[in-house]
Amino acid sequence: MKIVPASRAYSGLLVIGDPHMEARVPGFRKDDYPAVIMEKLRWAMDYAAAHDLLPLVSGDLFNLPRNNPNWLLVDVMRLFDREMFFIYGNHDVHENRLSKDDSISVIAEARNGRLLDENAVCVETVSGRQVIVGGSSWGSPIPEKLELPFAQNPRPFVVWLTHHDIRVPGYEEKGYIRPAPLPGIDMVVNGHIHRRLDPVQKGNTQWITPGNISRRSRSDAARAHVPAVFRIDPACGMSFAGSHVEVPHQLYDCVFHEAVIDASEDEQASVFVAGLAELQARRTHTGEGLKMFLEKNLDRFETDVADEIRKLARKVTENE
Ligand SMILES: [Mn+2]
Repeated sequence: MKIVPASRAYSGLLVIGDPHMEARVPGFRKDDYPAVIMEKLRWAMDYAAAHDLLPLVSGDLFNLPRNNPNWLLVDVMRLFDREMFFIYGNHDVHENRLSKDDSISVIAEARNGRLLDENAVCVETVSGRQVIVGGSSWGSPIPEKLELPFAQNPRPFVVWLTHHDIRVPGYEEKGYIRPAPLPGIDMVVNGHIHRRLDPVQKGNTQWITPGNISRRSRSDAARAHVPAVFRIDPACGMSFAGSHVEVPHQLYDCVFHEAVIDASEDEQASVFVAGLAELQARRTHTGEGLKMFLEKNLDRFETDVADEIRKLARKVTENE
């Protein structure tokens, strides 16, 4: 790992979680998502500038790895007109690693933002203590420990960005990486999980799950989630502390279509009718209504028939 110095000193860091920039309106959102999410990213970059924080993105900058319209790339590049660093998430890459055909490669090649995979960055802060920021993108292993190639007193504070299925309380169903003490790493800030969950302390390593800056799916978790960025500032003594900063956002009910509920007594007929009602009520860009309808109704077909229908639906709804 190479440690490169930041171009200047900063007061602290700002982690921007999973922006999922996209030209389409996802799921059951009913607002102008492409404009709204661009505004959120702009707000975050402006907040970082106003508070002298180095901006960082913890993966899933884009929702689709490829086939993004050029205006979306141009607008993101305009926002990244200053020093910032990122890792890539599962949504940023078509295969499980970065390739030239992924939109995020355009951002990295143009030096609008720099990828943290091969490089970590060393930041001088106003507290007099250095911060080193490294990261592991989607699919890259998280280091078990970190030894700095130089001795420094006081030792720099080390932040590690990840985009992984980390098993923190509230994410047991998919999380398989158990938080552990990582000697040499003080704070892990994980993207990928879209809701804010409680920090976990293991040895000297704090594992943080800040959640993302927007709500993408119509769910109870999204209803409870307050879109926020995560700032890391010098704290008492020579330490650092993190805090969540709310990103301006609309009420949940203004952002999502209401679910269509059917009160029919025949359960089999009921899911069919509810799904149909959902389909008829609105046409979503990503075919969310169709997907939900199929999920509710496909189990009545033979597996191979259901699979064929699923395949066909994917062809129709995916822009890939
Ligand atoms: Mn994500």
